[in-house]
Amino acid sequence: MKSFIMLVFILFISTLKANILLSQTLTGNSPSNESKQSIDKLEMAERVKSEFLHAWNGYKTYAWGYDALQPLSKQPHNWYKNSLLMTPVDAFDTMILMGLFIEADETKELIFEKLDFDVDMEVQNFEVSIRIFAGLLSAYELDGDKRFLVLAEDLAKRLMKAFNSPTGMPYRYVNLKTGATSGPISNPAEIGTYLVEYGILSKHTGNPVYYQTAMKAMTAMYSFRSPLNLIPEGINVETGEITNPISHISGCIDSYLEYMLKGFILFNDSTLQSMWTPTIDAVNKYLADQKPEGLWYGQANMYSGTRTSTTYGALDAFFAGTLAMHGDLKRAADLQQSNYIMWMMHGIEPESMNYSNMEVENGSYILRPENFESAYYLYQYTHNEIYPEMGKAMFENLITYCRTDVAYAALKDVRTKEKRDYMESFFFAETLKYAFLLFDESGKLDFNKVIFNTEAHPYRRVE
Ligand code: DMJ
Repeated sequence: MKSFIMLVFILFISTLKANILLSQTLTGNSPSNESKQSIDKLEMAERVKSEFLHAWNGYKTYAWGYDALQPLSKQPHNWYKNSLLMTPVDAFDTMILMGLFIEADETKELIFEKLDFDVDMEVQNFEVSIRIFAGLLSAYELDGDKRFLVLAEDLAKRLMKAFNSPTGMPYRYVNLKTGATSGPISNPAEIGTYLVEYGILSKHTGNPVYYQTAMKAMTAMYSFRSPLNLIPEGINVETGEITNPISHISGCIDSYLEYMLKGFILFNDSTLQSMWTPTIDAVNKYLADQKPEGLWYGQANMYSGTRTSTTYGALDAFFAGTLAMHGDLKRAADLQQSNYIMWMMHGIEPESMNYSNMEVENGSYILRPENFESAYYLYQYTHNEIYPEMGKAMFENLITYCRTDVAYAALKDVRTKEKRDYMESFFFAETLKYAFLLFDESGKLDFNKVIFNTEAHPYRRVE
């Protein structure tokens, strides 16, 4: 009872604080000078950079050449039988953006010496694509070494075998050597999160087949929408049978939505634009849930549009950034306020919670980036100082609860803050990158000239 009262009190205070800060600017009143001066952005950018180095040095010492470091046992870890250098490839462009050129050079050497895709090994198409294929492509754009492009194209040709299904929607798994596929029961995110990378590869190689393949998968997925323009969480890529008719913006659907908008912006593709408009309208009509305390997005049946649950979580936080990119700054700001409240409820955001009663459903935190990502997008579009303030508060909590003696660790439960022996590669690729960019004023990266893939790998916009 005592802890419930405490929680209600904390929620009330965070909502109030967020509301005051937001209303000052959304109503046209400029943020207070105090708020403007309260953050030394240069110092914050340096702090993020030094925390990146702390975690990176842990990886280097205990897991060099492996996919990831287990930060509590200090043991290396591979996803599959051979390393795909998940952490180094994912982290490389963050090093470049942070100006960590010695680390970037060592990483580059490791990649060219060790990375080999000609291995008899089944991998998850989506994860390898957004982290490795995408990381190699952005490395090529930022560094200019053609060997990055050669590796990226080699990998893409192997992964593309996954798209050999009767519908053109990819299987979830593909063998890098044999091209054998498995996993026909898939979801929109694992079907539609290829356009950005494949389009960029087509641009650099002059071969349109990559973009066409990704586009075919995306349009096939779109064709299975309901009459309400909602898409399902689960689908069979061989038959198109809907295996789960629940619609939402969360994991399994999230980056399908993100890539429809980003693909349209990056490639100026009118087909994508014509898909995006009804899609976002339906998402806002049936999934958005305006409560007296704030805006959330929940779950609904794709055929009836009726609400099936009121779950929101760390992954959903990306949507504030997507709304901002779409130009809906009001909803974007409202949702980012909810994101911040979710983060502050227990000092670190949970994987999921029920926004109707603010109860945690899944208390884990795996160093996810989406809350920082949306704060960064909102700041870029509004220049409202509340967003770096949010970023600073969240980053301080990250240091307090997730830092270990050698790196950073996931949490088993945000309520107990008990650590888990894992550090995802996206901590380097996304969480620390977006946190850094939120404070970085060097102008090295012009937000308006790039599009980030879903793993925060930036690509130059097509002129
Ligand atoms: C990342 O791998 C990508 O952002 C993906 O789209 C889903 N989220 C994880 C990080 O949370």
